[in-house]
Amino acid sequence: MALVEMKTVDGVGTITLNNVKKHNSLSKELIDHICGALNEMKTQGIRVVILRAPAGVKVFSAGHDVRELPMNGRDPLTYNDPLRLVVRTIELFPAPVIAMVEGSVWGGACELVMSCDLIISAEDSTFAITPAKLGVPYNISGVQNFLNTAGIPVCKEMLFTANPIPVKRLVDHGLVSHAVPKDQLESFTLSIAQDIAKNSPLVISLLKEELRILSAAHNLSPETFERIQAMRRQIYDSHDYQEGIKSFFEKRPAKFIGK
Ligand code: YXS
Repeated sequence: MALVEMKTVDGVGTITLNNVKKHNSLSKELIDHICGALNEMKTQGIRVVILRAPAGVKVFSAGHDVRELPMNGRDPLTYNDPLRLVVRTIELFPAPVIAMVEGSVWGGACELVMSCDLIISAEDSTFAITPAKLGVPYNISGVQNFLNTAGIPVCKEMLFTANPIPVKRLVDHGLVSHAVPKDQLESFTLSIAQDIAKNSPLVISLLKEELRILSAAHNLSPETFERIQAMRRQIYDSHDYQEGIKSFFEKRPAKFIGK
């Protein structure tokens, strides 16, 4: 069963995440379908992509599929993890990708949405970045993405509290481009997409790549990178990582002990 729906009209492509019974949790299978749809649209020369969930959803995406997080002392977010792959695919897609958000956005789905070039949201949506709630040692390029999009103060609040943040606050901080009434979300997003589709695809593709390179991480020495990786390994080898994942499935708050 296709976990995403694809539609293309006049150079505007739409990819709808359609695994609503699983709250569009970002399983490998769903991410494979998203990347497949993006690659197909790249072949078709689509000039702008809208990434959305079905109208009326309560949850845009529940984030990384927790069932696919390793429990055996392996890095939960390696370079080839599906979430990392879809983030890079969106960042390297040669045309703008607009996240049209309805409902709540959780965990790695916040990074998925923030890897898009614009975020246009229903005005009652919330965004919760949850590694600290689940005990997951988020990876450094993911944190860089959060930092690039949210800026330090909002980034720290979202990462440290793991609370759902109302989208209006994120508009105030420039993280989300627009928050509009739900009944205007589709027409508003399409209007912006059509404005983009009218412009030079070659120039937009160049501008997107220039901005990606300029906003990428500053030089990290190999030693610094390895020190961060060693800190992350201590966490995904820790009691608290196991406890965070177990508490999710047992539907109870985690009892972290700091080791
Ligand atoms: O109990 P069953 O089998 O029916 O399954 C439940 C949930 O376990 C399941 N489900 C998920 N399964 C895998 N991965 C998920 N991310 C996930 N989220 C939900 O879906 C079934 C229905 O969930 P339920 O009963 O909770 O639905 P609800 O309508 O009461 O609440 C919807 C949510 C989204 C508010 C709730 O499901 C929720 O809080 N989900 C977890 C959101 C979250 O913390 N996501 C972060 C995942 S980890 C991640 O993204 C990164 C690794 S990190 O954490 O580092 O950012």
